[in-house]
Amino acid sequence: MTEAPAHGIVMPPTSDADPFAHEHLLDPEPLHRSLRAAGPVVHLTRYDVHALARYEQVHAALVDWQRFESGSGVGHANFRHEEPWRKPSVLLEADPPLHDAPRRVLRDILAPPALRRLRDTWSAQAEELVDQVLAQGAEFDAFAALAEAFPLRVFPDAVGIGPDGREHLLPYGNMAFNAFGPRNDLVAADAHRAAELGAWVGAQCAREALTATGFGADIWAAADRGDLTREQAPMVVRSLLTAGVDTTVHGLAACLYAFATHPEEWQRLRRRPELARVAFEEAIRWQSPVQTFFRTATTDVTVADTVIPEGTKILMFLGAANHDPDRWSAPERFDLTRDPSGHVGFGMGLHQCVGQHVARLEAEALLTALARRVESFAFAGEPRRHINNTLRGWESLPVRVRLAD
Ligand code: OVM
Repeated sequence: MTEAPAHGIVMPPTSDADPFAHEHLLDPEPLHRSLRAAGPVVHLTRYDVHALARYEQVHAALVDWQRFESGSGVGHANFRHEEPWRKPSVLLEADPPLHDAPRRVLRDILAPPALRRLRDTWSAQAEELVDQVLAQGAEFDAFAALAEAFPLRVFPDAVGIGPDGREHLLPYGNMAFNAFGPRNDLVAADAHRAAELGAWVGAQCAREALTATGFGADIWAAADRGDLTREQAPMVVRSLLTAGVDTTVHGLAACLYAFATHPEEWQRLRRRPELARVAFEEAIRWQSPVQTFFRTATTDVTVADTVIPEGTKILMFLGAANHDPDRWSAPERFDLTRDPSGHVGFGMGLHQCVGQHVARLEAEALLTALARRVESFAFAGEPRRHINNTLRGWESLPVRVRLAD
């Protein structure tokens, strides 16, 4: 006989769905709808984790770092029992107080005032890229030619890594984001490259590998000042290289996909290019390039009358929260007239994306350059999704453009 739950405590609804199955990764919205509808907490029987898919509970968990810790890993693996695939991040996979020095250092290096000197260069580089792409014809793959190409042109230089081996950046990030999921086929597919990619990224984090100016040099300068230890400095560079490329690639791709499917919103942006930043934010809400993160309960946590046991994993559906109809009106609409602030696509609270200002600057540069030259664009073929345990992104966005005169 099972014991009756204590008064007021209820067993949550359960689901045997696998959110990391290809079917759901390719088209997550039906699953998101059913998880939100099932209740504020859903027990995922396949993984024995509790899932949050409503905005209110996802937001509450994100800001409650004391009870929802990151130090046991923010993927499916519980670092209390499982060996991490690489040394844990000193930012993402750490809690206060260990988290705080690296966070403060990187926050200052990536803060808007520190990025001001990049603005003109990045705008010029965006114009140059857009001119090159458009000169080659009216049809191209906007994913490869723009969403991938632009971050790769500006971000590694801004960090200050050398010219060789940059083709490893996207596969490494892709692998790291797959590694937050369970050990499924997607993780297995990356396994043969893990050592090679990890060694290359590790080598780029050394002081000697970095140029004299750039985010990397700034991080090492913080170590010289004593704001970071010499062990932390290369780890913070590693965070930039892990989290700074694929995320912006798929964030920009979300913008391009949004505008290809919403031509009236493209016209709105063309009339008012100062909407570029709102457009990026709304695209992040709408597509949520980072779909999920886990936390671990530091104590028995009661969420809406369900007890989540101490030491167990909680799966937060950022993408589902960003489409919760109790928080957003017509959430499935990409809409430049809404205020997308408060979305959890960058997370929320202590761990909220520290690179978001860099991402916004990249998006602003690219969208502004495109808005100036492209009158309209539409799909010239089927867009193809990229599949990853955590990232919602694209493999191909074939478009045909009409140029502005
Ligand atoms: C990190 C990091 C931070 C955010 C996301 C991420 C792979 C990694 O500190 O390495 O995804």
